[in-house]
Amino acid sequence: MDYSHIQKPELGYQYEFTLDELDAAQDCVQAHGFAIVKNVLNDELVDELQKSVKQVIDPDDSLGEGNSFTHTSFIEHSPAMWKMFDHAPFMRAQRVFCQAEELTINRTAAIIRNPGSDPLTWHSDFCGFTDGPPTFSGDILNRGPWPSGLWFYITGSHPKHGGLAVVEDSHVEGWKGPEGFQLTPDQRSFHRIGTEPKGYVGFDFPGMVPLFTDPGDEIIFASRTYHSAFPNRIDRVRLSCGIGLRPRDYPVNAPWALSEDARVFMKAFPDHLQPLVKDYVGIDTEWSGDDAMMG
Ligand SMILES: O=C(O)CCC(=O)C(=O)O
Ligand SMILES: [Fe+2]
Repeated sequence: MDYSHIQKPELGYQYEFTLDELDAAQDCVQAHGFAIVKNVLNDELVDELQKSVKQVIDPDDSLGEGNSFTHTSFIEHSPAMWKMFDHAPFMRAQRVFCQAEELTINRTAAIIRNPGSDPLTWHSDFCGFTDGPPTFSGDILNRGPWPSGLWFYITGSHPKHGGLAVVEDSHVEGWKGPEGFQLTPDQRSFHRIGTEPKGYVGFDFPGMVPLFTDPGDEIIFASRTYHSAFPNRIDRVRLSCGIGLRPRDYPVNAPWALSEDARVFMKAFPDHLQPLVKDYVGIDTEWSGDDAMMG
């Protein structure tokens, strides 16, 4: 499917903001579940991040056509990403979106989507829909009220280029799915009423908002906001990266041990930035629940 015909939507409310309009951007996240802030990164930082994502994930360019890869502890390997914390406009914006002065790095990611890569299944990153015991790292790291999306699409977000799409107003507790759809049993995706309860892939329903951004723009979405990515149908690789932060006083008790990479990263992180990693717990994507409870 080709999505190059999709145009930037007029939504009847402002959802793109400048760095001078951060409070209005945060109001939009609270009202509609998402916002864009223009020009948060400068060209130099964008360029360094592009190089770093390629170098860390696919240094010898062997990922292959149609493939994509998500790195889930990118900051531990990317000094280029560390520079974002010394970029005052970035930090100012994150304090507004996390509603806290003192922040901790919660999780980070970088993604390569090669030309020919498939669309993503619609999903929410939030893992607090049910109260059961945690069974994977997301259940620990994606349970709070902080934004799930603090992303930079550093080659731009466009429907023809594997860009991001969100469902407007899908961030509120009790949201039931787009018109004509219902949530999947785990509530993390939705499907057309009357079809198999399997996460939806497609960009043809009411409330779907394709996001158009330039490489230095930040895309913010709320903790529960449902989102997807278009297939990449142009001949340039799509690169993105994001730093998820959380208010420092929010308790997150990780049941896994810090990895060696996490430890090395925290030690090498510059002194003046150390408060940001004081409560960093890293991530263990292999962790699958409390052993004791599995008998
Ligand atoms: O690939 C993308 O653009 C979106 C990624 C995403 O939603 C995720 O990793 O949870
Ligand atoms: Fe996601």
